[in-house]
Amino acid sequence: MKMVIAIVQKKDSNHLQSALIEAGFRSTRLASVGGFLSEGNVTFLIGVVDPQIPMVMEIIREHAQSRDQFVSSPAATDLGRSTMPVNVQVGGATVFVLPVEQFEQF
Ligand code: 2BA
Repeated sequence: MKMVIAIVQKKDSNHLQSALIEAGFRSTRLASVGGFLSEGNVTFLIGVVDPQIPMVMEIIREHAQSRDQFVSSPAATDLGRSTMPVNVQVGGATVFVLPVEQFEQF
């Protein structure tokens, strides 16, 4: 079994959530904030058995869109650097796949 941790943009999160439910995957949705942009994003925790990994990856890939954003980086501001807007490409999705040692539901 694996835990898939997928960080996606808020704009994509409802469609991804619906697609996961439709495909029969269970997930937990957490409101999160990116460390660089300090913007809200959504982190999904998806517990799956190993053979389901390709399918869940495909669903995430299909529903997470990459977007260009012009931002004044808060990190740059904190460091006293120029706050001239910079172009960053955010997403589609940042995905981690972790082994699950044990899974119980009581
Ligand atoms: P943020 O940390 O807010 O980053 C948003 C976007 O800003 C990133 O998009 C990337 O294009 C850019 N960026 C991030 N750190 C940067 C830096 N030090 N210098 C220049 N540009 C930087 P993504 O890479 O698609 O990441 C989207 C979100 O996924 C991130 O939001 C963060 O919440 C999460 N994430 C990405 N990599 C991660 C990692 N290694 N560990 C944990 N979370 C991660």
